[in-house]
Amino acid sequence: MTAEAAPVRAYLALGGNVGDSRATLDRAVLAISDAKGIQLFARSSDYKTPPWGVTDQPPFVNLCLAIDTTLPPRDLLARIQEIERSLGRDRAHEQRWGPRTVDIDILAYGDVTLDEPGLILPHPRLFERAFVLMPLTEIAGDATIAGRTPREALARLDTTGIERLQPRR
Ligand code: A4P
Ligand code: MG
Repeated sequence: MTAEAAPVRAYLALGGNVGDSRATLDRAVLAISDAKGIQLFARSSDYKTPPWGVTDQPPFVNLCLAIDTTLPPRDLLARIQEIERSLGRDRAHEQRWGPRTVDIDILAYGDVTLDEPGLILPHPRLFERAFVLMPLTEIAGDATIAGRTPREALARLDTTGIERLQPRR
């Protein structure tokens, strides 16, 4: 008999700006919650955020999740990429940092650090992005990620134009 791996707390960032993004993100959160080996621990509010990187595109909706997972990092990435695909994401026809129906990033996986082709942990651009740190601070402001906390990292960034959205219905 093999022992079940102990769950690891991980943080995910979700975003999208094509179609009805709030509905798409709700479906993504449901699919993540239903996935084998993943338990949803916390969900932030949805935030309307000005586009970052490529600024000539519609605003995004962003949110963050805290999960507990027994999936190893690579399996977690494969699972969230499957969910992106099932919700209509088509990476082959995308511009870097351009419009997308749904993007799911692993921000951190326990205190694992990894720098491999296709998977870097913690996420390398996490601390530059108010659209990630604002929802992350709501659910895990005092978590330690790479020796920093989302709250102190957010305090150094410009949050102009980021708007917390009311729950739908
Ligand atoms: N990859 C490596 N590490 C990770 C990780 N920790 N989590 C690899 C997830 N994926 C990781 O992904 C490209 C590859 O990164 C994947 O195949 C995976 O193997 P991608 O989602 O196409 O990423 P990207 O667009 O090349 O880069 P990046 O920096 O992840 O950009 P985003 O976040 O996808 O950029 N503005 C606002 N306001 N809100 C947004 O959500 N999003 C983007 C898209 C641009 N501007 C935005 C937003
Ligand atoms: Mg991404």
